[in-house]
Amino acid sequence: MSYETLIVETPSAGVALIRLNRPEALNALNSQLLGELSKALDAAEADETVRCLVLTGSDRAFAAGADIKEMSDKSYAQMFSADFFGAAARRIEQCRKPIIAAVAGYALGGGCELAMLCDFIIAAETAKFGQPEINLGVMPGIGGTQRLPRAVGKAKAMDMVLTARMMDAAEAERAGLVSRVVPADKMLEEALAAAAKIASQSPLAVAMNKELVNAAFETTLSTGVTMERRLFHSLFAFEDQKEGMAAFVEKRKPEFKGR
Ligand code: CO8
Repeated sequence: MSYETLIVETPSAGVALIRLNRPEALNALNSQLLGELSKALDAAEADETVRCLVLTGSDRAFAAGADIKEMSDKSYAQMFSADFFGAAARRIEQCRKPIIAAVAGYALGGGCELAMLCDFIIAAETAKFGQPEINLGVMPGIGGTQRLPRAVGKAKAMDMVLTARMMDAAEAERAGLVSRVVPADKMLEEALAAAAKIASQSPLAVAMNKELVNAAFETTLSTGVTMERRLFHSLFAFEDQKEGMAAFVEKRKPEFKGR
């Protein structure tokens, strides 16, 4: 499939790399880009050879937010009728395969929210995160007011959405927004290596791990822990569990088949 606002590649077995590609607008998220991203996720989800995705932008910007020029003249009726960006946000949120956000440069507004919709964020030292929508007289609209406090706590989230200040990569790592910070020239390499490692695991175990970590934000501790134990037990129905444990005992690398 070919896209105008994305570049999709397969850098190694099991890994799909999706690059946001609107350099003229610092990868601002418009309807076309988010429509194409939804299609690319559909394709990756349907492709059994894809086990993990990496979503990235350019050196200058992961994404500088939703496209202000596209939005500026819209009416409430238009925003509501189109459920503006609702479908795309749900598509990313509901992807069953892991997505790593590889962020360099600006991740602002919808760009920061897009990164937070992914499963974890690997940041270049140049990364800058922010929710500056208040400067435009609006607010985050793709989960920023909800996911940012869950990631960094109320104090920093409130500071960021009310003052529009940006957080650099070091602060984002200290605050728990990103999992790793690496030099800019190593960032993509690091993200692709993490994706390759995930792609080498049992896809069944990967999917269940992802589902349960996400469930931690939606359930009580006791419900989550019970769900985890049930799924742990259920993994014993798969050949991959037998293979993983046999390989450990036999001191060899496991070969997971996804069954
Ligand atoms: N939308 C449209 N175009 C953009 C955007 C954007 N968000 N960001 C940058 N651009 C464009 C600029 O207009 C400029 O284009 P042109 O050359 O044609 O004038 C080009 O990208 C380069 O940008 P700058 O010249 O401004 O580059 P600088 O290096 O000087 O500044 C900044 C970089 C600081 C990133 C600056 O561009 C900026 O502040 N951008 C806007 C950041 C922002 O406010 N983001 C939030 C947008 S609102 C949002 O994300 C809401 C999400 C929820 C939507 C859906 C809800 C349901």
